[in-house]
Amino acid sequence: MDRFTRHEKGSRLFRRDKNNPILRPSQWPYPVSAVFNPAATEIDGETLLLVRSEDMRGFSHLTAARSQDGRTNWRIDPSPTLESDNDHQEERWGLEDPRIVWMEEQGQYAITYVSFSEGGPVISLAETEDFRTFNRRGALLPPEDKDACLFPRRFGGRFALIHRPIVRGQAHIWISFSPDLKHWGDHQVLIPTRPGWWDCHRVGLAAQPIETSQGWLIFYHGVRMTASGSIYRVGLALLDLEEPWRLIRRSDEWIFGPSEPYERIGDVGGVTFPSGAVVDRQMNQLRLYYGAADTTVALAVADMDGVMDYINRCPRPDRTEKRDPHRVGADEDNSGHPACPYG
Ligand code: BMA
Repeated sequence: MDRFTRHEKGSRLFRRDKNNPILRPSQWPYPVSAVFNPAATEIDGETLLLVRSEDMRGFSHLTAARSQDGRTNWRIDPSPTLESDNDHQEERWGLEDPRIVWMEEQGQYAITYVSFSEGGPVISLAETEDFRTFNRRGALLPPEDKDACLFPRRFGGRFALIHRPIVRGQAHIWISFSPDLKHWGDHQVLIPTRPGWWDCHRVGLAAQPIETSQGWLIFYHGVRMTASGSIYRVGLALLDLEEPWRLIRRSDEWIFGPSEPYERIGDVGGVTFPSGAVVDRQMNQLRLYYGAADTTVALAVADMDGVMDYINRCPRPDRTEKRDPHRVGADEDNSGHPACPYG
């Protein structure tokens, strides 16, 4: 398949829901200015979104919304579901952009979210069985860090975390390991930015890693800064099933990006920011939930077979594999390209 045919296929993988945006601030049972960047999971046979809600002080908290079909008739918690806790200084300026994964061993959900501390954004972990009571485990790594999610199981006895620290101004996706979800090490770059490309300035994990027989399916956001602001688009990658620190495939093209008015116009226009997905095994479909223009929640649906066929036709990123992941310098990242010429 040539690259134009592949691009054509990639850009048609997802269909937007006809009711988009599926959640808006006006639907909230209490005053909020924006609802966006939701985590997604299934519980009690329903879809649950944990939505970032921004209040009129500019601080965010998380609100659960439940629906039987994952598309309509959302029941929204009457008050914030998880908000800043005075005993956790790192949460001082709010909670943002959660991801959820069901932890097989613990028999509970792990929520990784951004706590906005005075020292910058950090990743915090909370556990829950029901999204009504939560056990906070605090911040995992130093600032500046965002866009994190655990894998649902251990690899060689260790938990693995995908996250996006900013190191010397560079915003690559990293993976780190821990025996106990507290002490983290063996940090390495997993998916670097690509200077010159659509994802040259920042990349970050989108939805939680999705397990397939062929590997972990990873959606990520890629950012290019332009004269009129940043464009947040979505790319695809595949990680090895048993060794998820190995990147097997990566899309050259973005497969989803802002085009509709509700994605182009809002608090931050030009942003499509997926942060949760649900796989409907019966329908063999994937529902991707995303923040649109930092203002509303929207939904796009793809056939799993189409997504897997597409990612398997994407290049193997051997350029990145050959290089030392720790050799990430100020003027060159480990993609082998010089620094991004834009912005
Ligand atoms: C990122 C995050 C997201 C936000 C995006 C676009 O840095 O803070 O929460 O949606 O910028 O503004």
